[in-house]
Amino acid sequence: MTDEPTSPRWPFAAAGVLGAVAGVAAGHFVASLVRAEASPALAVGTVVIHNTPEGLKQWAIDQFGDSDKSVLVGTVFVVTLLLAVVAGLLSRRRPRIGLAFVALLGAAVIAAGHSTARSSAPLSVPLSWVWPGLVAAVAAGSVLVVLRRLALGLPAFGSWIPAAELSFAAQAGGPAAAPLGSPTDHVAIGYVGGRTARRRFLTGAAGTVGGSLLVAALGEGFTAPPPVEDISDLRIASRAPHFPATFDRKVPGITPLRTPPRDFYRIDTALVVPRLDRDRWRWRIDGLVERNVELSFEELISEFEVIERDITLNCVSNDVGGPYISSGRWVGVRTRDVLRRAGVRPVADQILSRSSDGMTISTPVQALLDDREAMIAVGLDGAALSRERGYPARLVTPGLYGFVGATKWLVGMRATTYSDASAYWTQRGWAIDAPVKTQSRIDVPRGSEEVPVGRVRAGGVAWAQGRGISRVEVQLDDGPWKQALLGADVGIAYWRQWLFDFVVDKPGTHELRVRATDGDGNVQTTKRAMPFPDGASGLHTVTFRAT
Ligand SMILES: Nc1nc2c(c(=O)[nH]1)N[C@H]1C(S)=C(S)[C@@H](COP(=O)(O)O)O[C@H]1N2
Ligand SMILES: [Mo]
Repeated sequence: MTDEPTSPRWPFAAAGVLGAVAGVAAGHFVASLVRAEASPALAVGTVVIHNTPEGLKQWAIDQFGDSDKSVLVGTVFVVTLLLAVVAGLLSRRRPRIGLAFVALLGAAVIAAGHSTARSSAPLSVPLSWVWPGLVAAVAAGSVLVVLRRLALGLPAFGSWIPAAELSFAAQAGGPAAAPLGSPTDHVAIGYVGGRTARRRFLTGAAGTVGGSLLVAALGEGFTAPPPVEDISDLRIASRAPHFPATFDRKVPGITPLRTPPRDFYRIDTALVVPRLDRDRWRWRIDGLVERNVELSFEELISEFEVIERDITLNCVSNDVGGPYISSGRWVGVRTRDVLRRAGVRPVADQILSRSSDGMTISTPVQALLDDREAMIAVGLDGAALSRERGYPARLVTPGLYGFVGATKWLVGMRATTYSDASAYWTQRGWAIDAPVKTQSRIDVPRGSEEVPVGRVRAGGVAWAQGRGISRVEVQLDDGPWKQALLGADVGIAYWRQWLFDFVVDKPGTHELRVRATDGDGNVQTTKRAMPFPDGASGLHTVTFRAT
């Protein structure tokens, strides 16, 4: 008789890894309740930072720049996972050793927290440093025990170190081998082989992953304090002009001239909305500059002139007639003022901005320095930015699509060149300079809408940020292009409403087409283009029925 299980090795390695994942997630969750920095990977990472020789640290900073910390935390993760693989494989034959390994990892997390805590307050180590490591170890150990049992073809729950079961499963040696025990043992122990075992293991593994993601996300949710919503004490040096009368009521169904905040479109790559703490927010400008600048939120809004501007933001991925465009009254400081303090060197041709979640967005330097007044926005429509919108601060660059000028959760800007660095979307083939194309949209009548024969009122919006809209024309079926009535002009960075009254005298299907002319007198192109790589073009057409 041997206690060498003949089942494959990978489930045990996976059990170790999943144990670690569950441990890190559970530790992160507990840390979010008691002390954010005690989250396992951060606690260990901090110790690594404190104990890395300066030379190596400098090398890492040179190599990875501002992402050195992400690289560090990533490295801690990878090393932890490798150790977890070892723990899992060891547990295959020697469950106690596997568990001891997990306990050791938990102890390392606690020790890391302990040493960090001691360096700031030598005599007292609050329990808040201990709980996350303890919970992480218990979660990792439990997952390891359960998944190990499943990997052996045993029921999920049973004795911790199931010696009898282990030797039974070992003898069973997988689905085909005949167990040496009697059929009664078989039932009593609940051993299953082959597919059933694999399915149970995979279910357990999937459950662990799902549970860990959930717990980690919950932890994320608790980490930062709620956003500061009130910005009424902000001293605005330069107000936006009085907001004009709109077509909102005149044309039922038209896009409101100012988008209600809850209806503002949202496009980003963040699975979990970053939750930054405004009071700990630090914002850096570096790279090809005369001097690096680092600012707190307070400094940003007190040392630079705060301006208020009406700006329409839209996404390059918006198809003709699509919904990814919204407008509002933004409050913030001019990027020009802030970049001037840093002194961007003439060789720089792009500003690579970075968000807290690692996203990079590149903007042509000129667009952040010229008189379009691109801004680091901190508020929208009288309130601070919401978390989804980029709290506490984001970029807004009038005239450019969002992917090249609207970085949310802004944490830094680097003056650099397109040949030295490329942003997230650039690496994916999107354009580097992407001015908004002149576009127009029909909001009413809607596609396939039925309208009574007689007088019809159509309406919509047109935009060409940076140039403004000087004319909108509408064409019914094959008739002549006719001029629509333009709504109030909110400025060249803002969209413009339009309305058009016409009469349909016969029932049936009709087609309505719209085109805009920008402030420079250029008529919107009829050439159909897909959003990739620099924005969609073509005329928006709506088919409706008169009855
Ligand atoms: N950090 C971050 N900022 C980002 C993005 C992102 O994915 N991550 N997406 C950009 C894109 S493609 C657009 S169109 C705008 C959308 O801004 P909104 O979600 O506030 O409407 O944000 C930009 N800023
Ligand atoms: Mo976008």
